[in-house]
Amino acid sequence: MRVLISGFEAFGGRDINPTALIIEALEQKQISYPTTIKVDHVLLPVTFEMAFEVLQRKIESYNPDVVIAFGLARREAIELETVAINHIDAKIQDNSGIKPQNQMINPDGPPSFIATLPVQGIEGVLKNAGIPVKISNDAGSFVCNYLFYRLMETNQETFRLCGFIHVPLIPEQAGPEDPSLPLSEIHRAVSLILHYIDY
Ligand code: PCA
Repeated sequence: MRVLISGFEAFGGRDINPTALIIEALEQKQISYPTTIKVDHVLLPVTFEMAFEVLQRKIESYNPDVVIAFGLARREAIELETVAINHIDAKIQDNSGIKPQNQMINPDGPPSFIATLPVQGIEGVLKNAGIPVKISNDAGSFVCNYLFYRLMETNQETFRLCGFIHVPLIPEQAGPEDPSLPLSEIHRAVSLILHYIDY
């Protein structure tokens, strides 16, 4: 089984994106996973123009069975996204400086797509391991939701399992009011997810 994991560069004036640190940790073999699966990774730009292009290029060359895209959000738990919506409404500029608002991703596309990753199972595994986790039906209306929608749309006719997971800020970057989760817990979650999907 081949698994592709994506993360995003920093954006929105923050200098760290914990999902870029997931990619770094995979590269440095700091996240364990069963030897029966192969894992590759890709770091994506936070731009509407290029994020999905870079991911899809990697999907075509690597031909994964599972694609798990990670992004940062100001949330209290690891949130397993279930619904990608056909809508863009940026509240901040992307890394190319654009802020598209109140637009459809694809005027000819359906209103939404549902993740094919086994989110219920993943939720159970993370919960048992004491990691804060939730199933979410709101991936936002910025680059993450955009990437998620295009990922699901483009891979509809394949057997590929695809999904999107938001992770919280890490304590080092969180303000006093911000919820956060240590990077070691985020790494542990990725490892548990990789063990779980190898069934
Ligand atoms: N989070 C943003 C885009 C990149 C990222 O890591 C989002 O939730 O849309």
